[in-house]
Amino acid sequence: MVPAALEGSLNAAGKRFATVVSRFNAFITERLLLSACDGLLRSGANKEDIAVVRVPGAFEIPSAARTLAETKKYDAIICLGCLIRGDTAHYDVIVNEVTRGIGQSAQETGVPHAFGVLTCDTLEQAIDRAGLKMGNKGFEAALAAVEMANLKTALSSQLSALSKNKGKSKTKSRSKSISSPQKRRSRS
Ligand code: INI
Repeated sequence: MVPAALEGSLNAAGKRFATVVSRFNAFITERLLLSACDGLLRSGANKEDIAVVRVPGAFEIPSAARTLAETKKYDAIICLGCLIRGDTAHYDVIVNEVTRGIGQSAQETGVPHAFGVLTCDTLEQAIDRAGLKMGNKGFEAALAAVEMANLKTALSSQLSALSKNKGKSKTKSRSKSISSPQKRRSRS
């Protein structure tokens, strides 16, 4: 039997999102953006609660994502880009930095970041992942952002309930240890 799990719902109502999208390979990234917005709106987000920020290329995504996350205005950040391997080592250098930078921003700010950056060998692979044969990574990233934003809320309220309970049991045991000697004195 699998024990009950704590999960984030796919309800985006009342949540605020920032989408960082790169202009490089815009033919692909604009499709990722459209689908990400579709995913958020269909999950119940308000149009006014979705910010769109454009950056030149995938390399610039992490720093913009971090700046947005640090404002603490958003429940999740959605990172969208498209890296296509060329003949040089440029791709490999950028791909590692983008992945590391987005992960680091998520961990250090505590704000969920969804990774909707395509890393493909060919343009055909990118097209397949931007609405053709393999679905749309932008949509997937948007749903991941909604789920993680809700999971964060659920985890935070569970943790604060736990620490409240801890506080109560501490006060109880402290009041016991204080009252005992007093009681003993008043009895003598
Ligand atoms: N940026 C991308 O988003 N995708 C790519 O495939 C890409 N390639 O292959 O070069 C790319 N390069 C630009 C890079 O992200 C920066 O914008 C640029 O180096 C300026 O800092």
